[in-house]
Amino acid sequence: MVRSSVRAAVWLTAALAAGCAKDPGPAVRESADAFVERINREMAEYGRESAAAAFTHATYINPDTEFLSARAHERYLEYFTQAVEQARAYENATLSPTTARALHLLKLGVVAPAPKDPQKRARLAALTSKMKGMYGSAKYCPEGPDSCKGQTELTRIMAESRDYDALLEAWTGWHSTARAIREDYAEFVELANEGARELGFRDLGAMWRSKYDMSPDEFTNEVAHLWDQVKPLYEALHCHVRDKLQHVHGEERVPSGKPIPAHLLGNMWAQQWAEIYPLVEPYPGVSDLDITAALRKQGYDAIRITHAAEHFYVSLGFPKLPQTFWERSMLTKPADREVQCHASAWHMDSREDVRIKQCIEPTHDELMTVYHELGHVYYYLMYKDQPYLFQGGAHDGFHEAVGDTVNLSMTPAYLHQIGLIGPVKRSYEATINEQMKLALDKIAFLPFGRLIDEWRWKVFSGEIAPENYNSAWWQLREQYQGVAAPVPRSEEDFDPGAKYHIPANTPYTRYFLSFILQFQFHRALCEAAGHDGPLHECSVYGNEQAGQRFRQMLAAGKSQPWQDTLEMLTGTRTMDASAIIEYFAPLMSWLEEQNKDRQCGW
Ligand code: X8Z
Ligand code: ZN
Repeated sequence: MVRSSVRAAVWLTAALAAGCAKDPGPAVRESADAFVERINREMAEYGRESAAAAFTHATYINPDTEFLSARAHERYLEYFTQAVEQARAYENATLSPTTARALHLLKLGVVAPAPKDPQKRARLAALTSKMKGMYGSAKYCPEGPDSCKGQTELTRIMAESRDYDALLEAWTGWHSTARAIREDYAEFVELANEGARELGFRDLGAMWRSKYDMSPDEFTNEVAHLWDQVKPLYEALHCHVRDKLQHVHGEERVPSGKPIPAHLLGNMWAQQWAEIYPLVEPYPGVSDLDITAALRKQGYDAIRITHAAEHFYVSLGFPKLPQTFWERSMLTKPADREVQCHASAWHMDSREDVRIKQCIEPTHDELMTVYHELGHVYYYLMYKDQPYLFQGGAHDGFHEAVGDTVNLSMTPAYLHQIGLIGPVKRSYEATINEQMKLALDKIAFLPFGRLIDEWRWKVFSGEIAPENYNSAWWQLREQYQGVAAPVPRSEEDFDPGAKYHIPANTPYTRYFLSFILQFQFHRALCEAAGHDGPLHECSVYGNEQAGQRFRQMLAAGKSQPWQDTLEMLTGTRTMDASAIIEYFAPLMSWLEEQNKDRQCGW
């Protein structure tokens, strides 16, 4: 039914353009408002089917679910292409601002548009599902099928081991699994670029950069500007951490003035370093920040962790999660099937069917991630009454920043309030310890958050050709992060494919923006809560005024330019690093002192 009405409208538009049909006038031809209304309805329906298939695939990876989710996605892509085509009929019409925005957003509505050619569309959809499945079920099997380790086990080694060789094996083992994705990825790039060009974009990267209520080139400059603002923070942290790692692994392995080997930072991708906090703790013994130990001691399981996260949002005046959230989410890793363990949040029906999919373990990192995912879920619930095309983050960085803003309120005082840790004694030393732990996540991440899409933008534009995929990747990782591959790499390898968001084709600049925005949000919420004192001591837990301001912003979805939405909460129309800089001011002074006789940089 749905599709035949699309076809009829396409015919009419084409006939009018060819001059062979008399314009039947508004009585017959759909008005722009009616068109948008219909698209909102129909896209929600196609989206539902595609989400149901994708969720089933992600929580039960096998050839059948891969096939079914590819098919559903293919139908969604077909519908999307036709809808964009029909929207051309309204290009020169006088439109209300709301309708004009809806039509603008329609064109940007998928992450990777397909070419019109049905065979190419089918291939693109198949590749998309295949790469996700390959990543989700990848295993490193050094000595036959009984020795296999998946991402969960290898990530744990990266976090817990301090042994250079054990770390090296886990790192090279996981990275070797991505080789298999390389060819598919190159083919995917070709097809998605073709789809983007048919829509009038220079390439897929330009399409992604068009989603920010400014021109793609302005956006590129915006990101570069934000990076310039935060770079000194990163360089100071890098310098100190390298020095500490030298003490652990020796100067031979961690040389001065050179990039840090990428497997020594407690994380498979060297993107967040909190797991090596014990190696860099500024004042040992001053504070007990071992939340993982506390969770284990108190017997927290996945459900209890998720309830704790829900409770935080409820304390701000958000509703309880719907019953279906508990019935339909995947909160733990099933023992009997392959699943995609990378945490994600899902809006299944553009109404109240919201879920998360995560392999929750009782660790500090997983605890924070659950609060992060519920940020997405509460955003979905807050904008569910917006029309489909306005459902979404003000921009995608907003979506990522909601839960992380809440993470910033999970201060030691909050963790004590919920009974997880003992009372906290405030002191200068305790502050520096806390700030160091957080900086290992929040500051360490910034260059990584920036470079992933710099690589992809260049891949999509052709500046990085397939034969240079891996060398260009390492060139960027050295340049921005100051980390280096621990063993020689070649173009046989496909190290970008070892990071979820590449095979899953999830844009990544959103996280870079989020890591800056969340401090702006936090500062605004703390002001709304009447917080008095340094920003890093603020928690808005239990504060209804802050919650009310937050909800008002979230409910707007993407119905207006993000600058307007940002202004609603923060009073400013620009993203800027002043809040993150203010937050980490104590640690920065401390680091400057520590680094004063060191040769920093790489
Ligand atoms: O992918 C995520 C979330 C899901 S939206 C867990 N993050 C990025 C990553 O893991 O690479 C959060 C931080 C950055
Ligand atoms: Zn997220």
